[in-house]
Amino acid sequence: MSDNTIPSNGHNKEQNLDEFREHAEKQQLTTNEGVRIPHTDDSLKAGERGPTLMEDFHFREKITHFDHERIPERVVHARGNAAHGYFQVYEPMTEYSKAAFLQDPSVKTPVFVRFSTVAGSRGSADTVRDVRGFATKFYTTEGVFDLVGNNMPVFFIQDAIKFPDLIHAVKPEPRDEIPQAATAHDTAWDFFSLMPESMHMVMWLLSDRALPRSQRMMEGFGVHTFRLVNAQGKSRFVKFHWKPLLGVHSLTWDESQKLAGQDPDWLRRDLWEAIEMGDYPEYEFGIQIIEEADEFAFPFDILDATKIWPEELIPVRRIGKMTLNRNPDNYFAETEQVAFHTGNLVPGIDVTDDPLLQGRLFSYLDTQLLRLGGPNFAELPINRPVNEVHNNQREGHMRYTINTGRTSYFPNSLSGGYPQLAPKDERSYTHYPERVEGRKVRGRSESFKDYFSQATLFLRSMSPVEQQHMVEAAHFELGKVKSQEVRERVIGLFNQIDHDFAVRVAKGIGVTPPTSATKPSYIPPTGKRNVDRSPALSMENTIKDTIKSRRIAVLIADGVNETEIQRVKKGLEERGTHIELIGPHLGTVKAAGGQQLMVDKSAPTVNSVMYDAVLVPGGQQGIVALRESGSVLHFIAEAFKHGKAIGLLDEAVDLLRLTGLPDQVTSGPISAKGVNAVNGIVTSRNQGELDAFITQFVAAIARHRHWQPMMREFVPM
Ligand code: HDE
Repeated sequence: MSDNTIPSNGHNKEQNLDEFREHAEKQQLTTNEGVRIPHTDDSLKAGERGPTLMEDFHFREKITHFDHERIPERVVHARGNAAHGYFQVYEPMTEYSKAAFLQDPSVKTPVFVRFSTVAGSRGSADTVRDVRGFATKFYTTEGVFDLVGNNMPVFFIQDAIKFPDLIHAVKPEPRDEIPQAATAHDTAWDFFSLMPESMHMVMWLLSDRALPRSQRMMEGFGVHTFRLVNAQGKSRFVKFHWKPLLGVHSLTWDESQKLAGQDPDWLRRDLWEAIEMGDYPEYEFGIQIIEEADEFAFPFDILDATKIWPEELIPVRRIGKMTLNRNPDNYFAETEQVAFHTGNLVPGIDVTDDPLLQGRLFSYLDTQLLRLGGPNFAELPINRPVNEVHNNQREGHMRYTINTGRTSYFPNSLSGGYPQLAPKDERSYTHYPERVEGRKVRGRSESFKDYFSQATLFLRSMSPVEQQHMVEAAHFELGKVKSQEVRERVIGLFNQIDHDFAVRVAKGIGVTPPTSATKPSYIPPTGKRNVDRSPALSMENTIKDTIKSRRIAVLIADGVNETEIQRVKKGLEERGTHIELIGPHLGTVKAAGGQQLMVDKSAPTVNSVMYDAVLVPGGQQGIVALRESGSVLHFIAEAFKHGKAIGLLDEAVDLLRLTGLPDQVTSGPISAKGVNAVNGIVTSRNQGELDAFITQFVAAIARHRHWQPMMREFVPM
């Protein structure tokens, strides 16, 4: 039993799953009916060269099962991967919520988290520019709570009825099913250009947040405003956050495109391997609270899912931590069959009237019925709550439970009235008695009409480098849009966000830059609590003091200096990084001192984009070999291009001359005598200073990126 279990009525999640787990090792082959099968390589035939016989029940069962192996992939979020773990609250949240899993810091509530992209189909690449799903299932003692969130805190649309339009526009175009997993095409931008409410989310989509370095390094958001309700029935508005303890980091666009080809499984592999290596991803659970009395104290409508609550106005209080510590045993049974639903709520958590959330409350149950083939999906091991389930629901496709007794209705007297109604106490779910009134209207509140001010807030909160990446992203996305009219309309909207941004984007996409800023038609009320910058939005301000779980490539060849490798390896591994020795081929490399070093990966199977930093140790003969290798020089140059830390020791420093990097970058390190660290390139020609080198190299890796203007001159990002 793993430690992420909680006792509950004699059940726990592990036991639940164990009942369903097959341990086939050392077992004999049988049919699904349990008949032992001694031969499965040939079908039953009338004569060795004759036709296959209908009576071959083993053949027919095996093929029939195979023919039915697929279930409909999710309409959105089809591409996903998941992990098990547990959640623990830091201190009782009794004041805010009666939710059982938020009361006792000693209780570990099991969770299952599924990360996903949105637009691509199941086989698409992981690193595409897209929003990421961040869906968490909490198996609490009082039922399942699903927080079905994303890695961006806002959404494209304000009302769920527009969701099919949004997704049809973003998905591959219906005539030719092109392009896969990309918004860089006409229909997506046609829709955005006609839906100004999408602009805030479009800013997030153009930003580096759409290219996470790792699922372990991205934030999660519940997006909507929910309610926390305490035992006294007091309700407060809440937004939910996940804050990764490794900080928030991204890939560059160039890296993500290359990874999509070289390792389309990059993000799922990263999560899987991290968990296997014991680098358990951790995320703090944060809440932002607005008192009911302050519902209208802000210039944004708290029911509008295209708005954030700036953290500088309403701080995020970190109330607990989630740790992911176990990979699934079976992709299909767990990751594919997990069924999330925004309506999976527990006592103490409730919804608001956000029209996007209201629509989702219908959609998720409906989609599971189609995807999982009927109403019994909650009985699947991955979806089952850890507490007991009793009701009068019966039958349907694939009913697992064998209900006993005569009655399946309420009220009944024949079964003594069981299952009885739960008492109306705090442990039972009662909906928050919100007061509701109004005329029926197919319309939207005036307070939802501010489409631009938070798009502007986001853009202006970015660092210059992040803004430049957004301009380049827009050049790519809109550069793929054939319709001039659509491109012009987008610039018209961008000009209402920020004039300078609109001009910079227009210049790259064949649209005449606007000559002056356009004022948005709706200006939100002034005089309310607001900010014009939110530093929390910029990844430049994220945690940059850890190199834990980063991957460092060490390029080696015969004749490498083994002592240097061992000392640097030790120094880096002590700080939690993973070193991979990359040799010209698999097997061993012979070090200068004669030792055989086992190579982890061969050069043809890897690329600079797969690592966070690169190190080349010295050793005269080794460097002579590496110097001849175009791919080694490219490895170093590309690491520089992506702003990564590069460590070069002794003779390896001279490799810089051959990389094609500009002199202004290489001359300093080449001529330096002691330890030198500029632009992320850390060098040392003096073995006596290896400790100082390690300290500098670690600091350079921890910065994650070393952006500099000459990178752009060297080659566009
Ligand atoms: Fe979803 N969404 N969504 N969504 N969504 C689905 O449910 C839907 C929205 C999100 O890993 C579907 O089981 C509507 C916002 C995640 O299994 C479907 C609307 C947010 C996942 C659906 C939204 C999300 C889904 C497809 C507009 C962030 C993957 C398969 C109101 C807060 C969950 C499925 C997983 C999946 C509907 C908008 C997050 C069709 C109608 C906003 C993370 O039911």
